[in-house]
Amino acid sequence: METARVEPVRNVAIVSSVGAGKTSLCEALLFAGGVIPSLGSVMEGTTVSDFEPEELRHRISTSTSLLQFNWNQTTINLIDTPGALDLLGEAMAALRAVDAVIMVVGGSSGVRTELVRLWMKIEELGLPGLLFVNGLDREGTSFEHALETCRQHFGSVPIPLTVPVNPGTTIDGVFDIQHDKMIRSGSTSPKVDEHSPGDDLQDFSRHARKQLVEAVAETDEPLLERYLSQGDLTPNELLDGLRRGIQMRQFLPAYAGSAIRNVGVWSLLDAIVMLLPAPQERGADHPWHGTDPETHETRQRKGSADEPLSAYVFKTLIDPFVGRLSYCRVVSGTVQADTTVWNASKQVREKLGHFYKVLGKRHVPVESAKAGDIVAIGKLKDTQTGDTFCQENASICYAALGLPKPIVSFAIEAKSKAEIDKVSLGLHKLIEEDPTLEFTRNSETKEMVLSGMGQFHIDLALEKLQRKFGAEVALHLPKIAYRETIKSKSQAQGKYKKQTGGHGQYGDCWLEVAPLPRGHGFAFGNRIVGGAIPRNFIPAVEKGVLEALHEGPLSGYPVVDILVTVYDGSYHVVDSSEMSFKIAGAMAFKKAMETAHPVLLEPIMRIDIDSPADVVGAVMGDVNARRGRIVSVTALTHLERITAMVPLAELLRYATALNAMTGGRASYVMEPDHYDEVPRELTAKIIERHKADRHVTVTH
Ligand SMILES: Nc1nc2c(ncn2[C@@H]2O[C@H](COP(=O)(O)OP(=O)(O)OP(=O)(O)O)[C@@H](O)[C@H]2O)c(=O)[nH]1
Ligand SMILES: [Mg+2]
Repeated sequence: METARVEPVRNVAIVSSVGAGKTSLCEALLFAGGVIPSLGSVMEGTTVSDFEPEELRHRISTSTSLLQFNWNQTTINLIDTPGALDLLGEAMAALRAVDAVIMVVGGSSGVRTELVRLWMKIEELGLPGLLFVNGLDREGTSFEHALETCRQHFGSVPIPLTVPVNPGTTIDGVFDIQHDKMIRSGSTSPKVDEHSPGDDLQDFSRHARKQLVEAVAETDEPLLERYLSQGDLTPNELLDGLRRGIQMRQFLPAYAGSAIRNVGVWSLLDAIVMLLPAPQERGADHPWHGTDPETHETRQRKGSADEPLSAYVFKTLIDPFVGRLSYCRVVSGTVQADTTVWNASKQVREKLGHFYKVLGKRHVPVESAKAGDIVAIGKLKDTQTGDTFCQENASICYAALGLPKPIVSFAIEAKSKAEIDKVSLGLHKLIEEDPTLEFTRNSETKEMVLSGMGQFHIDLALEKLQRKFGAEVALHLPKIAYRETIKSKSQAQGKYKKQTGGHGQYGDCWLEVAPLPRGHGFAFGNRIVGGAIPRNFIPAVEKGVLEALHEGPLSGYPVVDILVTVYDGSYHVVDSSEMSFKIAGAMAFKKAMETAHPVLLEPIMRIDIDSPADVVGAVMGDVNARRGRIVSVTALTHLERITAMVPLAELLRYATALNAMTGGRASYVMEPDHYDEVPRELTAKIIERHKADRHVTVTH
């Protein structure tokens, strides 16, 4: 019978849009594989994979879970990922740890946005994959329609390997085209009942198998010749053809089923072992490329245990019981627990703690790990998510995980002064777990700013902050770091004189203020001739100006892009001092500013929006309405990229707006680009608002 070149490890990530059934499918795979005695449910919070309190509360996965088990002499390392748009960073990081993916597609919804985004990453990494069309126990679902959406979105041909029997509420099995068998199963038992198709299915089965064999034969010249001469392929030839076609990404095998009814799951489990590549097989076609951190030369590993050690961390977890755990994919070589390795990313030695195999929240100690394994390592001190560790004399550094950058920001305020440290410490720990979060202190607005992928992401982070670190915060829209500048030249005198009794104060200077080009900051000039102000007091004048610069005349924002020149003044031999010239400098500056046509400047962001072609018009119209300026529109493989300059003030809630406008199909990244003048009609409002200095509380 069939003899697959079965290797002992399969590393597979399960990915999809939110709610397509990844966690339920993982549960069913564990059940079908005999790992758990009964099928848990997401609704009841009883799955192996979703166990964090936030996951149970929201009934969605919020972080990746590792599920390691043995089936048919193979170690299967399944990674269940979150599908929520805001949490795709987790899924993307997981993709770096695996050799293949299972994409779960809802029988009724088909392929949706989040999966399209992940597909781009899957293509970039060249990962082979399978499809599982789930939820076929629901009325009105269609296996064919779901596959059609895959064809549209992936540009790759899905080939059914199983089809549902009695889809809808009566579904009780699948027909396995590859093995020409009916496979019935249910949620009460992991056992399957296999039998040959009855008479009524004979025609269908012959036709389906012919289609499968032809599709596979067409991917390989010698196989096609054999097919044409024999009129069929042997089971082994078909198996080999399927394996190679999947690995070369020539087609996408599709499986049908229902996770919560444990239908079609056995076939998928079998496919993981029989069809998906082992780490070494994948490495032979797709070696892991890295660089030597010292010479920057490229290095590669084929993924064999005989090569020097190299591994990278794709996830960090701060576990309340085990402490800090780093989830690693060992790429090459072997490694023992409690030994010292070289962290090539940080250029430090790192002492490894205990090693664990992971099944959801269960950790089982193991002694060592080898190429192709995924292992959780305790107590790493300096190693962070994305780092590579390796053998010290065979250094290699793999590319960073390439996670999306945060796009929304909120100001956070600790409930009390005493809590500020707790908040800051807790957030730094959360960021170690989730590098798509960012925590900064804005030196201009003095706010603590938490940035992430969307409102839900931020809310989740705050829930975790409270649960894990007992810190509570309030959330506001962040203040914008406006600045002030001037539009024309102006001159003024500053005279500070206090000469009533005793040692007096006397400082007198004339300053000229003049605009500088955008981005030039501040410059100070000295045009004093003939010692009107002694040279040693000039720095004091500048100091006074510098201090006054912090608060502009319009609304107290810092003043930039200005040249201040001292050109005249007077002094008193006894009463003049540094202090008096500093005060005079500040006075003259403030006075000169009043008549120099001060204006507000606002931060302008450069934003790249990747949008499906059918909504590009709407997205561009909206950018214009946000006072944006379109810089370019470029065609990408599946999308169009709109590059624009948009004021930050117009982008505070952009993530939500863009999702609503495009049905979540567009994404964006942005970064500060420059400062530009605020239109006159908006200036008064901003000044008013700043005066009131009220926080606008975010409504959810
Ligand atoms: N009828 C039916 N419901 C299903 C099936 N699979 C999952 N569900 C339900 O769909 C909902 C979402 O399932 P999950 O397994 O949590 O989906 P997920 O893909 O893990 O979702 P995220 O982790 O949030 O991305 C839950 O209420 C499940 O009970 C299925 O095959 N049939
Ligand atoms: Mg889930």
